[in-house]
Amino acid sequence: MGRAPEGAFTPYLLDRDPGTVRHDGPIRFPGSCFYKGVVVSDLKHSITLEPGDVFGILVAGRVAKCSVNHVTVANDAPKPPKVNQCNVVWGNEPLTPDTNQTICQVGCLAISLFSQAVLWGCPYDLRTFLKVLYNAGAFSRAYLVDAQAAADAIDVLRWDPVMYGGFPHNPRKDWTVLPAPAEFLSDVLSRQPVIVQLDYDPSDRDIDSHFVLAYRYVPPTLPGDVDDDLLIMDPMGGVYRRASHYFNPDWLRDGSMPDGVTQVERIVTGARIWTRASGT
Ligand SMILES: [Ca+2]
Repeated sequence: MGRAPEGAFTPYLLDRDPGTVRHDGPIRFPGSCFYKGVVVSDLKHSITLEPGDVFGILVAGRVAKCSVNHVTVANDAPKPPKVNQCNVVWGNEPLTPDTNQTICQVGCLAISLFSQAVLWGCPYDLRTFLKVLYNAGAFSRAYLVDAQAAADAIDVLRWDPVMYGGFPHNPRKDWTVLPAPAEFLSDVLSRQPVIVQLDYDPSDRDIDSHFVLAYRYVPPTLPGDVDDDLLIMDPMGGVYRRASHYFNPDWLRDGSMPDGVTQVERIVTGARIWTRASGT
């Protein structure tokens, strides 16, 4: 396996539209094929493409087989809006009246929740949203700690401590010591975005806490591989990116990823799961 050299392939677009393309027999390409930049000689599993993604074939070299049994083009569900915690309009304002810490410095969780709430129809602008949360007692100084208060204050949000465990009182959710359950995250992400916690500086051993809003689970390239990923709206920059932006490749070698632990299970150190209130 290796990186496909840039310019050495002919892009082959399987499908621009959301939906599923089912191939009962293998598709044979006149060359090696690659997916996500990785050359594969025999691809026999399901893969997920973003709408508009390009599936390429190498044109140089010998004729080789590339089989695809089942290609799913990811659904076109609306993505959560991009919101930048360091936007010049509000980045330097204190997150709450009780702290000098700014939205840019400590606003990642509140901004992730704001993006999720707006996706679900919350009509507030950011300043109003923060004020409503503050008045509801959801903050302690610079920290959004009362998830239930936030849900009570924002119509579209629901917090279910029974179903998902509350924070910080459920040790089973302490994914700083246990691998995060990718299967669980994948299941929830098939229905809705999830706020996940990770280490924004994975180069050192301490956990520099950062919250982002994940909106899709990306399965491993091949069954048994550990290169799964999350598509996220990252409030740091207000951009869409992959959670593997925060992956340290050294983790594959330093013993912190026992056999079978995937990239997502290593990256994610926590989650805050609000669901959409019924009837909104
Ligand atoms: Ca760190």
